[in-house]
Amino acid sequence: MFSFFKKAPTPAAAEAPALLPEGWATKPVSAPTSVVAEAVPALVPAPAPQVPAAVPAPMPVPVAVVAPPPPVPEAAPRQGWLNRLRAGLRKTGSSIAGVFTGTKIDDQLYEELEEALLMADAGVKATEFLLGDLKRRVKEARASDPQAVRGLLVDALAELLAPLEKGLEVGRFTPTVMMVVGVNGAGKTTSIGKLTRHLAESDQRVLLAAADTFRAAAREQLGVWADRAKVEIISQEGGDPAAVSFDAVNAGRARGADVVIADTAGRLPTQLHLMEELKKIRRVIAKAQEGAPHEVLLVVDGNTGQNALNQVKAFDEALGLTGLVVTKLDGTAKGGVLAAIARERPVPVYFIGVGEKLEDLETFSAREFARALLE
Ligand SMILES: Nc1nc2c(ncn2[C@@H]2O[C@H](COP(=O)(O)OP(=O)(O)O)[C@@H](O)[C@H]2O)c(=O)[nH]1
Ligand SMILES: [Mg+2]
Repeated sequence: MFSFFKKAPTPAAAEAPALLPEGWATKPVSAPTSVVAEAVPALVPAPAPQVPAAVPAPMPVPVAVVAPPPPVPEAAPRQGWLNRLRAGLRKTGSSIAGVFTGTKIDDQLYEELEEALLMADAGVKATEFLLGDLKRRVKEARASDPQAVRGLLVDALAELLAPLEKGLEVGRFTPTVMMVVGVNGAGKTTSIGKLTRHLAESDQRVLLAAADTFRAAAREQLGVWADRAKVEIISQEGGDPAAVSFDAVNAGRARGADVVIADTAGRLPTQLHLMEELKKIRRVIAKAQEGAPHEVLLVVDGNTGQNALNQVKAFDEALGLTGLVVTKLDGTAKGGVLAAIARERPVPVYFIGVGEKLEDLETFSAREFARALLE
């Protein structure tokens, strides 16, 4: 198993290093520079003895006590994911890759590339940036073969997307409170369900808040995920979403939950009264726990391209987003939207989804994404 999220060492966690599942990287809170490096530790199991400060024993702790490294590298599950990601992005990628099938690097190649990037919903700003950056790289590398240009585009895209790479962190606050927002059908409830499963399987105590109180079906859907992951859920028939969230955070504190996740009803950012309702939920959560919510996550449907970028901007302005989950990158021709987000509103992408199954939601790696798209 690789890290689906990171666990910040709290005083309590520091006393119990043996509970860390294998492959987990603990990260001092004051070292944000290591975030990118740790974002995708799947292929490199975290070196187990990196928690010496957390071990009070005077004797060096044997590696096996903290985190026995698996005998087989963890490449296999990640490889499966990479194949699904590549397949999911084929529609977007093939039209871009098609630009490099000729024999010459000329104006026509760059024009076709511009068109392909725009068609992939990378947006005008990111497209211009990528073209400029690519031309510079081609000159520097003295590339003469279009396939070499494609390789340089992978580098340019990976660098553009790198600021979006950030792992979700839990453990710094007890509980860590997350609020999940987005338009209808984006994949909020499904993504919460998947995240909950990962957290619960890593011995995190999760409490869910069914703050999508409009539809009974929405509560039931979250309830099914709660049952599957064997976690508690706070739900109220027809209740006020802010009140449900308030109760859930209080219950989470009282019951010693590690993570509280509030699922909210879908809404368009243009529905101003509904956006006000989200702001109220946010304020009320802060009343239940100072400093909460620690994460405000927007779930966007990657299939909606530039629309997704508009949602990121609008929800960010209303709520101050801390992270994104980009779903439905399977079968989309608009996967370029991540480049647009990186250039125009770089909110970190915690997870990307390429399907409805648990294993179809994964951590985001810029280089992995660029390679899956273009190679
Ligand atoms: N193809 C695909 N479907 C997804 C993905 N994520 C969620 N879905 C589906 O999208 C639909 C709406 O998801 P839901 O979580 O109910 O959306 P919500 O309204 O935002 O809570 C469901 O049928 C999900 O199974 C994804 O990454 N790929
Ligand atoms: Mg929902």
